[in-house]
Amino acid sequence: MNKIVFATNNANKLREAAEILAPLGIEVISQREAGADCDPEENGATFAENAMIKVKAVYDIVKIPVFADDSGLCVNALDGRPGVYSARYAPKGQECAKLLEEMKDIPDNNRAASFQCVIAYMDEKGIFTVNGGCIGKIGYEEKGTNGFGYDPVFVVGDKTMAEMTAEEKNALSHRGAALRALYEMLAKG
Ligand code: ITT
Repeated sequence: MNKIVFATNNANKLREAAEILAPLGIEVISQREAGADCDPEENGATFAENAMIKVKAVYDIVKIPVFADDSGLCVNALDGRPGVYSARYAPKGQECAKLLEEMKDIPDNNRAASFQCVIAYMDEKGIFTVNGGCIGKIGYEEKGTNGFGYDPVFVVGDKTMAEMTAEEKNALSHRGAALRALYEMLAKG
């Protein structure tokens, strides 16, 4: 099984990536396990820039294959916010409540949103990025206890992502799509 270091300090992202990549024969190791205890400043203007900042910082330390994930929620009615600022939009655990408050007067036909994920991968040959997206809408209340972040208010079909099993979320999520694209790139050699 190939081993790749995941440049993240987010335990939920780490769990999801391990679930998605293990069946494809890739073992995911956390940056901490690999000896890279860093948290670089994410001062890029785009998901891709931030993903590259994170992957380079960890690759410089571990010098074995690394990927990083920069992701977030883009809400149409908010001109794409919180976007790259999704992790900083509200204190952890309060992001859904803040978003619901901001969306309280937005009608049903204008509640579309997407989760976006850019994965940057780096090894001795160089660096590349792949993307994944997932279209849904913002609900009216928090529902479900699985997942993390904005999952309780992000509705796809008739469920929020927090009401889905891990398998259901991974099959349609932005992170699942981006990680499968990463796998396809690596499989090509
Ligand atoms: P690392 O930078 O250490 O990977 P982070 O949580 O700071 O961890 P980001 O800067 O990429 O990661 O911010 C992503 C934020 O977007 C995350 O904290 C959530 O609030 C939100 N987010 C991303 N993917 C999500 C998902 O699958 N479900 C719910 N919220 C998600």
